[in-house]
Amino acid sequence: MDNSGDDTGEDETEWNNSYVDSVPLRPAAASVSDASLNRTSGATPGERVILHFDLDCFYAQVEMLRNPALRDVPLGIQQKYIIVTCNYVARGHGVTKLMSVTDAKQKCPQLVLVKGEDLTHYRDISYKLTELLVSFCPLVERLGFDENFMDITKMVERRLAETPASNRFSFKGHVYNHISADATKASDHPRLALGSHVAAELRDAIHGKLGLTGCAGIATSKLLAKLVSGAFKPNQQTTLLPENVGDIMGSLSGLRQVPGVGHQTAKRLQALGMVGVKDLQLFPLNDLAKEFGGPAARRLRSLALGVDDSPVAPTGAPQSLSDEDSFKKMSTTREVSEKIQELLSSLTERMHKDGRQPQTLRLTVRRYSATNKWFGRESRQCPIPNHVGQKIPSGGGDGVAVRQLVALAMKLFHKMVDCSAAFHLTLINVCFSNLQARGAAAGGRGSITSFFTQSSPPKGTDIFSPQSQVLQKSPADDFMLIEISSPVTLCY
Ligand code: DGT
Ligand code: MG
Repeated sequence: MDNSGDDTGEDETEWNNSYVDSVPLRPAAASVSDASLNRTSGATPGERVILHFDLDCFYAQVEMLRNPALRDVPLGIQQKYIIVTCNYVARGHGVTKLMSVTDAKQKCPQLVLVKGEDLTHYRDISYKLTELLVSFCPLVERLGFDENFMDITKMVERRLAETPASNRFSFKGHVYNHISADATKASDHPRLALGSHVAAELRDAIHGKLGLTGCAGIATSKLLAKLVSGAFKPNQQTTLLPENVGDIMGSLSGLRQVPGVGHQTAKRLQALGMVGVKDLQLFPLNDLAKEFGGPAARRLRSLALGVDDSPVAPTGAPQSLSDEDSFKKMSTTREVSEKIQELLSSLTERMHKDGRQPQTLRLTVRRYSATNKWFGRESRQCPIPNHVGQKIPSGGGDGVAVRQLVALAMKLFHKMVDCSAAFHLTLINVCFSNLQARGAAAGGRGSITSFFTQSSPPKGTDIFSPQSQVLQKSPADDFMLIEISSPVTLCY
């Protein structure tokens, strides 16, 4: 199945990464004194130790694990006509992420291409990684497929208590803007120094157990940890000290580089005359509040200054599962019905593995329009009758459930699209939401508590923060970030 349109749903994140980044940031006004900090590490913001992990060339690494012969050749992962990622050998030849296949082949004629449209293996490994991290510390928040935040403050505090004061602290890996980590006075920042040791151990564990390499950022907030983790790539780690926050914020080349500022938000900021991060730092707060409202304005200002008190929100089981496909043109009811059947079959299989019963079916379409190339998405949803829904967790009843769901989805389709006139669709998405544990028995398959404790994480069960926003990215509309919440969507 072509999944390159990506599985995304209102509350799912898949490969969505830096921008997938679908963690709504809490308003600054509420964040500092909020008791929610205590729900996490209990530390005051400046004392937290937050890690951000980002795997190296994720899809390519998965393919290299599956076929080690690919390790030493330049490898590109192709979705439709785009190289969505490539290994570091290919990067050495000038191939970049999101380059067209044509350009990539020009840069590197010996580039080996592997189709990456079926996300199954990436998804599986992605959950194995989160599961591994959760086994060390429960405060893990997923961000897309290959990124995770961890609040390791408590681990660090335990180590701090166990470390004799006479011990010389040191940093593992790089320290941002310090030429040598050795020369950096770690005793001034013992928590971050110990955090860098924990990060190194976790990266070793990820490599030892899963065979994967990645980068880590160590800082006092999610925003800063994410910003610093890519400072040295691949397979390296970097710590950001509080005194260098201004440097890293000043190094960002534009507003979109601020984690939490999505495409739409950046456009609105630009419309107010802002270009760089400095402009946002200096823009009168009152004027910003007129555009975004007070809390979002303060939040944006804080982000621009490198201040982020949002907690690492442990990721629970997803609230919905979806699957979608994008294409150049679909214009007959038959094609629509066939595509919906294909999507629902795979989704039902994933739902079966998850073990919960969906209560709601949603269908989303995107129409083509000559004037507005990527017309917005439209959705309709309906309840799934219990006699249909209950077949899903038990395996779909030999395709009966899928047939019944297709009939339901086609009804939704006809509510949106008048088939007596010509139509031109470029995307179809089906989504199961309102997922309920069968018998609602705590600890049952599919429950949040069991989600990370299964020996093999359920394939395709997407984890997200329940409050997260719809964020989508596909080769067809790369970096399109759909921001549905007004007045502002702040996404990592
Ligand atoms: P890195 O982190 O620079 O070493 O390389 P990757 O490949 O890990 O890149 P990252 O972390 O931005 O994204 C993780 C995976 O998500 C990547 O392997 C492929 C997928 N992905 C990233 N960006 C896009 C995109 O724009 N479209 C699609 N379809 N997939 C993407
Ligand atoms: Mg990555």
